[in-house]
Amino acid sequence: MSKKVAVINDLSGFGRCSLTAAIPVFSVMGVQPCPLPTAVLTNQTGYPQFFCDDYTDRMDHFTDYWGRLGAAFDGICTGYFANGRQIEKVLRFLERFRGPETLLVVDPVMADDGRIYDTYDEALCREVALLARRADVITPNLTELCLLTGGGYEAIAALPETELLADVERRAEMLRTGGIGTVIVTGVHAEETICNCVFSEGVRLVERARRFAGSYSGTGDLFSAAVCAALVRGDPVGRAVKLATRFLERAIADTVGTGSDRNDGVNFERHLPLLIEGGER
Ligand code: PXL
Repeated sequence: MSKKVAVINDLSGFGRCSLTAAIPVFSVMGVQPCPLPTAVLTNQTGYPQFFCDDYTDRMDHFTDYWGRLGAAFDGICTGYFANGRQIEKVLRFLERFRGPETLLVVDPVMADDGRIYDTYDEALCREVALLARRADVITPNLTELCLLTGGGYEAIAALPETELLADVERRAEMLRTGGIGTVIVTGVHAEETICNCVFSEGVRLVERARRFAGSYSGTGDLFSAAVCAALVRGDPVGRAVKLATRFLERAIADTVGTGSDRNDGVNFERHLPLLIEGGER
């Protein structure tokens, strides 16, 4: 039987992020995604306008009805939240469905490039940080890592590569000491490459990719889904991050130079076969 992951994230019609990014990744990796939408949006919030149907009051129905189905999950993967009350709903979900073998992956979606997302505020960030503390694996970008460890993004982002990576390690270890087993810091801009840095029991590694100008919607969501699926199917963390990094590198390379809007996300669809076990490399 396929492994199953509850994917708690929003559904955005445009932007190739959150559920529209995660669902195909889980499926192609042989893991069944069970979506629990936090909101339904016409398009992601980086576009100048969007309509958001907040799903807070529907979330408990998923917990209750899935409980009645006798559902069980090998993993739970969380992403975008529309407000702080949704974290309480997720805690209730965890109470019901998180067993000793269930892998909890929290992508602490809050901010990017030194800026908190327009729809997030400090209170929501505090709630996300509380959820992150319970996770087995978190996948913050550098801005989110700083929000989780006392701030200071501007200073750290300006450091030369060696000092930057040392500070990332110090902050990641602080979070690991707090009880999060695996911290994967994504999209760290080094001098000539972009790095995904892995800190886990007995594992310290930096997976490098080609660095392109600009950033695109949904890349963090594709990454966290690929890592979660790989871990749930039994890959070691180093292999999971290597695979996710190569997939993102190809999808981004396919998008830069096309002149597409960053809000439209990356052309990942044709690169999904890379994620199939034993598939095209
Ligand atoms: O990719 C993160 C994300 C997810 N969902 C929505 C967003 C964003 C980032 O802006 O707006 C709705």
